[in-house]
Order: sequence, then structure tokens, then C-alpha cells
Amino acid sequence: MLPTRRLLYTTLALSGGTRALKPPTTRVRTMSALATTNTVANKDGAYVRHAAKHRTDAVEAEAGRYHLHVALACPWAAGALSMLYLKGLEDAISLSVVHPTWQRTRPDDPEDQHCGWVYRAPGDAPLSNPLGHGSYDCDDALIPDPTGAASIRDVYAKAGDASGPFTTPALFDKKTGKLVSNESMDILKLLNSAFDKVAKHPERTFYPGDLAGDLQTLNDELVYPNVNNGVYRCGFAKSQKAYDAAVAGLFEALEDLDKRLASQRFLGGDKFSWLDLRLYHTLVRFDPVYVVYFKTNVKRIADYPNLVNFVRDVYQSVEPVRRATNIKHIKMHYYTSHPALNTYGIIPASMGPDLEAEHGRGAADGVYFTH
Ligand SMILES: N[C@@H](CCC(=O)N[C@@H](CS)C(=O)NCC(=O)O)C(=O)O
Repeated sequence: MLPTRRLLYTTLALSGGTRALKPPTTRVRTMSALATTNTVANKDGAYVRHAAKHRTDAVEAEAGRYHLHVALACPWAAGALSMLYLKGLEDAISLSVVHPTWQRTRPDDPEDQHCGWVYRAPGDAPLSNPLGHGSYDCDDALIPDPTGAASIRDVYAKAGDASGPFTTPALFDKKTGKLVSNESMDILKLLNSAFDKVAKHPERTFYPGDLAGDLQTLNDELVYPNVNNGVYRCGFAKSQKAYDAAVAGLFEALEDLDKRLASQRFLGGDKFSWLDLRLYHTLVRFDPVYVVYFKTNVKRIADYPNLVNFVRDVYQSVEPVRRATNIKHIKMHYYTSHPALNTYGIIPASMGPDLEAEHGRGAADGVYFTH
């Protein structure tokens, strides 16, 4: 049987349609050749995340050599940025922050429809969504790329990767001109210990050795597949069946995590680890964005007493993580960057739970493991 769209065009052509009614084959081909992370689904309509192409577990701990490209909206990048702040690496690793609203990255080429992260400076003219709707300002959180790159795609292209996906976080080596890693799990680990010679907080670790196996297992079996990536599997599902499976897994995992966090302050006990960081950055986006945008509406995080207070506790007790949390960028990105999901780029009102409210889980001091 013919696919629906092809059938529609064929029917119009048979009924006296003109050349203008031909399927837009060139445009479709161009878009699929340069995939974004959310355009890929398997034959059952389930969202499939691209594996990161640039990986490493080794760097030279040289101050001033590396640069981190970040989207504050992106949970993976905000995690990496949190780690950079937690370790006190602001003076050793330079940083740039993209505009939250995806744009055409080759606006002068009508054949090239790729949309992705672009750089703008605070005070530049506001941007519209990729269809031209809305007006999204350039605020003080933006940090343009120091080399003048216009987009993350340009950064990758300069480093020899012209095909993407052009994702954040991306750790770039200024000395070799190469992308060191665009996998947040690698970047977290590298920032945690590989730069200790140039870090202000070499004594802090977020990978406690005695809990390594337990945290990794909890991540691999529950937190990453069902929660961190689970919200994306809900939001970018292309079939009801795929969505149903993702949303069931997500809420089973949230029930489980809420129970765990009833008897312990953090996932590894009374101190804050990398896995708490990963969980936090999904949960803090959940009510302001995912409940609406990714249809994760069985419950809100505000309905889980331990999860909502865990988020508040991290926000209030772990100041570097709070510094990497920007709810305005988070909302602006998701609601304005995918015209197929939100044509007019309207940003809903709620900012999510009050992150400053009392959480009753513990004091701000003593939350860090030490090496
Ligand atoms: N495996 C990557 C995934 C990163 C990722 O998916 N980033 C998204 C933003 S949340 C992105 O930059 N997407 C741009 C695109 O797909 O073009 C990681 O965890 O670092």
C-alpha cells in the first residue's frame, strides 16, 4: 500500500493537480540526512537516541586548553555544567552558552533545513521559532562562542564532523581542534577527577568508590532508561504503543525512586553523587515542561512528596547545581524548538514547583563526598 502522504499527492495529481502538488522529496531527503537527536524512531515508532560519536576517558589536565559548549535547557549539558561548577573548574575550562530556541543553521541554503543550537549575545535581537512565530529574547545567560562560531553545527564542522547530530554538551580541545567528547557521561567523569590538578575543589568527588557498582546498576536499570531517557521516549514516540510502554516504565520508576528517597536523602545515602545530579536535571524539568510537552501527565513531581523535596534539597543545598539551573531557558527551548510539536511556540505559564520552599531533608553543609 502507498504511504498516506504519497497517496494524498497522487490523488491530487490524478484529479488535475499541478507541479506544485508534488511531494517535497528534496526537502525530506535533506532533513533526514542531518538528523537531530529527536527525529529517529524505530519501525515500531519508539524513539531511539543516537549514540555519541566522540568519546574519550583521558584528557591532559591543562588550564585554558578545553572549552565546554552548553545549552542550559539540555539536561545532559546542565549536568556537565553543574559538575564544572561543583569542582571549581570555571577558571580552567572556558564555557559558552547557546540560545535556547533552535534555528535553521544554514538559513541561506533553501535545500538545507537542519535546525539546531545557535549562538547569540545578550542584547541581540530576539529570535523566532524555526517557522517564524514568537519572539524569544537574548538574555544575560547567553555566552557567545569565543571563536565566533554561529552554531554548534559550525563548531562540529570545524572539528571535522559535518554530519552530526550536533549535540550539547560538547567538550572541545582548543590545542588539537578536536571534539574530545559529546557524551555527557564521559564528560561528567572527566570533570570529576581528570582535571583535579587545576580544580578549586580537587577534594570533592561525585563518584564514591564504594558505591560505584550500586549507582551504576541503578542508573543502567532504572534512572537512565526509564527516567532520563524515558521522558524523551514518551515525548518523541511516534506510535501509541511506543508511548504507552515508555510512560508505564517512567511512572513505575518514579514510584520506585520516591520510595527509595523516603528513607535516604540521596540515591547513594546521605551524600550527593553523580546519579543524584542526573536524576535532578530530569526532575527539575518535569513539571514545567515534560508533563505538558512530553505527555508525561500521569502525575507531576509535585505529587511525589519525596521527589519534589529531593529536587528542592538539591537546588538549595548544592549551590553549583542551582547555578546551572535556568528554568526560563529550559521552558523556552522545549516549547519553541520543535514546530512539529508546538507550531506557534507558545510557552505555557507554570514554572513548576516552588524550588525555594522548605524541603525538610537536611542541612546544606556536609553533602559532598571527598576523595
Ligand atoms: N548522548 C548525549 C545526548 C545529548 C543530547 O541529546 N543533546 C540534545 C539536547 S538535550 C541536543 O543537543 N540535540 C541537538 C540535536 O539533536 O540536533 C549526551 O548525553 O551527552
